[in-house]
This record gives sequence, C-alpha cells and structure tokens, in this order.
Amino acid sequence: MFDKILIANRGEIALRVIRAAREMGIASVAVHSTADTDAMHVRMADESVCIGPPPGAESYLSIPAIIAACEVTGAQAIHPGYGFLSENANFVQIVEDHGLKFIGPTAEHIRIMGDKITAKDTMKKLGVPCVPGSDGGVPTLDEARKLGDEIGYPVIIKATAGGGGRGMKVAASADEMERAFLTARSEGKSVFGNDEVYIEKYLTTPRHIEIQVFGDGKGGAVHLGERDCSLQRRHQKVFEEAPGPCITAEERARIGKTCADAIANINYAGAGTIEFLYEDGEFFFIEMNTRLQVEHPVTEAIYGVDLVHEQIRVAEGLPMSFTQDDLVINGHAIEARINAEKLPEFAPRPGTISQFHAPGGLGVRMDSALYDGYKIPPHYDSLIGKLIVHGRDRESALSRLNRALGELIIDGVDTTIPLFHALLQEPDILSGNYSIHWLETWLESNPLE
Ligand code: MV4
Repeated sequence: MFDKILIANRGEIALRVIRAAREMGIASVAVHSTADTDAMHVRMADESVCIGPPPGAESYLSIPAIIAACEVTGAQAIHPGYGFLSENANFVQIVEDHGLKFIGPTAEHIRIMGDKITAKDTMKKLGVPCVPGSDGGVPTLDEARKLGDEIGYPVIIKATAGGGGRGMKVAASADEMERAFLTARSEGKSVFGNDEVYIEKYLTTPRHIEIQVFGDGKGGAVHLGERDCSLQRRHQKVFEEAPGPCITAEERARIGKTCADAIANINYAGAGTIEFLYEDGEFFFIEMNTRLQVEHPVTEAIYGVDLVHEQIRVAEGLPMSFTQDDLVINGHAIEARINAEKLPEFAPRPGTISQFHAPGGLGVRMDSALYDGYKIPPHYDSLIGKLIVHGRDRESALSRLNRALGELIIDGVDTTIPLFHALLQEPDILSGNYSIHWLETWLESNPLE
C-alpha cells in the first residue's frame, strides 16, 4: 500500500487526485512551476516541490525534475492526471526503472494505443467494431487512390501518430485524394515526426460516443457505460453527458461488454476510454485513450464510483472494489467545461479572479482550483473549472445545470459561461439531437457576445 503519492499535474485534476488520496489515507506531494507557487494544488497537498520555470516543457513535462521530486519526498507512486506526461510511454518506463509505480497502464499499452494504426489493428483483432478502411498503413498515393475507389468516397486520411484533429484530411472525391493524402502525410511528419497514414470511410454526421473501461491488470475488466462528447469546437469538448441521450440499455450492454472483454484480454490496468463514432445505430472504433479523462466525473456521478480511488487501488495491486454486476446507472449527469476564454473567438484570457463562488446543493459538483484573488497564469490550458450536475433523468440534470450556472460567479476574467446559458435555450440541446458538427454550425449563425 502507498503511504505517499506524487501528482505530476496542476489545476483541478491535481486537486481531484489529492482528494482521493486523502480519503484513502495516502499523503500527497504536489509539484509546481514557479508560475504556480500560489496555486491551489500546492496549498491543498501535504507537501510540494518546485520543479522548474513556467513553460510546461521545463516543469510539468520535465521527467528528471519529477523523478527527483519523488526521491526527495519519498513518494512511492506518480499519478499523471490528464495531458502532460499521462500518455508518455517513455516516462512510464523511466518511472518504473526508478522503482516507482506509475498510476496507470503499462508503457506497452500506452505505446500500442498511441500509434493509431496499431491501436486499430489491436482492437479489430479483439473483436471491437472499427470504421471500414485500409488494413494498416497506406504508403503510396497509388494505393490511396485504389483504396478510395474500393471504400467509396468520401474518405478520411489520418496520420497514425495524429491527435487532437491534427494530421487528418477528408477527400470528398477521387480528385481530392492527392491533396488530402499529401497534406495528411506532411502534417504527420512535421507535427508528430511520423508520415505514416491510414484511410477510413468518412462518416458525415456521427456522434462521439466513448466507453469508459477499467481493468485490474490481471485479466479482469469492467465497463462503465458511455459518455456522449459530441458537443465540441475545434476538437475541444465543451459539454459532455452520461448516459448518451441516444444509446439504449441493450446497445450499452453490448458495446460495453465488447470493450471490457477486449481490455481484459490484454490485461489492461486502470482507467481507459475507447472512443467510437456512432452513426445509424452502429459503433465504429476510432481511438483509445489510456488516461483518466477530463469528463470522467459524469461517469462517476451516474455509477456512484470514485475512478481515481480505483486507479490507486489497481496500482497497489489490489482488485477493483466493484464487479460489472455492481455497476448500475442512477440518473443522468452533464458536465460544462468552464474556460477562461473570451467569446465569440474562444480566445484565452488569463487574468486575476476578483471573485469566485462555486454553486452547491443537491446533485452539483464543481471541480476547480480557483479562489478569490487567484491569478491564472498564461502558460497553461484555459480550463478553469468543470461544473458537473446529476439528476434523476436528463430533464432534471438540464434544469439543475441551469440553476447551478445561475449561482456560479467567476469575476475578473472572461469565461465560456455565457455559451452554456445560450445552449440551454436550444431545442436540439434540450432534446439531445446533436452530432459532432452541431456546435460549430450553430456558432456560425449565433454570434455570442
Ligand atoms: C473521423 C470522422 C469521420 N469519419 N473518422 C476527429 C479527431 C479524431 N479523434 C477523429 N476525428 C474524426 N474521425 C471517420 N472515419 C470525424 C472525426 C471528427 C470528430 C470526431 C470526434 C469528435 C469531434 C470530431 C470533429 C470533427 C471530426
């Protein structure tokens, strides 16, 4: 059992992990850059270590500094949060070489899922339904053209090392293939240092449905249903909900079991998310994330579990504290991501928080590292809070979100809060009728202040 863990992250997710550790009787070590000396995660942790200057590359991404912080504090394990080093297989290897425990999957699993062609090939062999497309990489334009004709246009060309929507190009017809293929390849090369690409049928109006899975690393695994994360702008999620408004209990049980069996088969350890595009009642695997996700609280709300607690248990070699049969959905949850951004451009706006008041009451959770007088540094992500509401059904969760947004006060900086007030007036949002393109289309005709 761990006595002390180090959290290699900042902001709300660092608080999230410190809270779980404290409830388990485990001491926490915060690390921070010189820009974060006054950050809430530093205050809330039992100990803290300054690991470098403000840029992430010199602090939260500095592997030697983080390993050294473990050594000086005696922390036995590292929780990576999300982003930063959370999906860095090389980091996991180094952590283990130093006799420390990484709270997450193995370096091998992270490496497999980090290469999109290998991930898809692995999932396909494990019986997970995938988007129709090339069998592995497509090395030449000639082969790309041949495949385009076989699969049928539109197709999408994706860089195997891609992510966050980079290195991805749609070819609507055969005459667009050359440009799409060459652009995806050169973007893969320049952004990720890997020019290998693959081809898929392009789904025009899917929803983004992701399945939360959890493995014990010893062949045991469960699923915790889906989240609908279709509401996004430029590959940044804005609003997530669970369960998915269009997914039936039968569909959930079926795709959930497929995913749980797949990760059980490879002895996957800890939290994972299997991403699908969902169109016309069918699931198509696209990617797997080998970390705890930003939106995990909506799953926690409806299943009544603490996913970070489970991550720590599994890292300690303990079994998960629930079985698949224990996991029963209760109600509906929605998360609104609050960013320090100016609308309508979503331009990052760091600054000083003159007043912060978190909403409360039944079914309301606010995960945020803000406090009165806090200065948001300009060096990091603009996410400053997550408002998660839970109700007995979707309608009551939506009313609760509206009520909680009304109580939330964040003064001193521009935020994305007005977007949520506007979205809650939209019939498509109220009915759950939206695809991955809904928000960007809506923003074109709804100029926000
Ligand atoms: C697709 C697709 C349509 N068809 N693949 C975008 C990021 C990466 N994770 C996968 N992405 C997509 N892959 C096929 N075969 C459409 C997208 C996509 C998307 C996916 C999920 C959430 C938002 C999106 C926004 C634009 C495009």
